[in-house]
Amino acid sequence: MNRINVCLSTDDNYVKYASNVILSALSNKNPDDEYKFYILHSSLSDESKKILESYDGVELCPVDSANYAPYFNNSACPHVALPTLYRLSLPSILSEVDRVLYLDCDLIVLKSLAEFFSTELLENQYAACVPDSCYKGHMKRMGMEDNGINFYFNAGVCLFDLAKMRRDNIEEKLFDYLKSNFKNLLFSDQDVLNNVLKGKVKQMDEKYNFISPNFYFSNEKDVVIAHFAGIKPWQIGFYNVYRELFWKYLSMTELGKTKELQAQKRKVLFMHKWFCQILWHIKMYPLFFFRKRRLNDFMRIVKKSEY
Ligand SMILES: [Mn+2]
Repeated sequence: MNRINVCLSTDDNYVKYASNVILSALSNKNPDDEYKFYILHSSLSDESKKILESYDGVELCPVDSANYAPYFNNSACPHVALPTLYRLSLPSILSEVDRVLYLDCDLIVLKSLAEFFSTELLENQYAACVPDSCYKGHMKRMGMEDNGINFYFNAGVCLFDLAKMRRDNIEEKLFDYLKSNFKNLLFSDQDVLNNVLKGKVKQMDEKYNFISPNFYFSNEKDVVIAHFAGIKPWQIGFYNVYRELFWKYLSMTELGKTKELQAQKRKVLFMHKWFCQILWHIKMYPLFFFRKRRLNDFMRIVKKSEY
């Protein structure tokens, strides 16, 4: 058996998307993968707890949100919610766990995570992550030296070596940095992790945290995790090759079957279909500043009527 520890943090609003991550991972696991899902939460309703606990391998981990609230600042990123900060305390919350893969709730898992989970880290590395989109700009902003070792990572997918982090008191360092800088952080805990773990993170292939932009229509890449870091698949205006898969898994979850979400699904997919048709018929697509490659992918799919 391949034990794979995954951690998510959620509130009541995101339980449906957390369920989606869990069900997409379980649907695409290898036969000998055994998932364990640790769910960090502070005040989930009994109904949410029941839903999450109905999935294989789920363990709920209560967290006291009062410890984080004073340092939460999402002015730059209004869609970021307080539970994102819980991941800074993973070494102490999951005190019995030596290694965990932290996942955001705005993503789907398309393949087994076994290979990623067993990634070997160097002695001085605490985590394995994928560079964020536009990471050079972030490095400049954070004053990170571009020495071939440093890179600004997206913290939506992080493999953490918790045993090593406990050994070296990394959690304390993360909190010290958060407390003295939270007012000026553009990307809250992602900036904290990037600063404190600078130079001590293994760089992974983008397939493990593939952040596809809106208007992304290619399906040629070998993607393990598709992460929707900008516009979300449940929002109108999301035009992306992963939309069908996202709704496929979401419709398998308890909350995804509700009338409300099914109506939202129809609305989003309907808008998508009409957007593609209108663009094609009135040939307005150059107005949308597609990159040439992306435009070609898009036209190929429109022509094949795959939308
Ligand atoms: Mn995310």
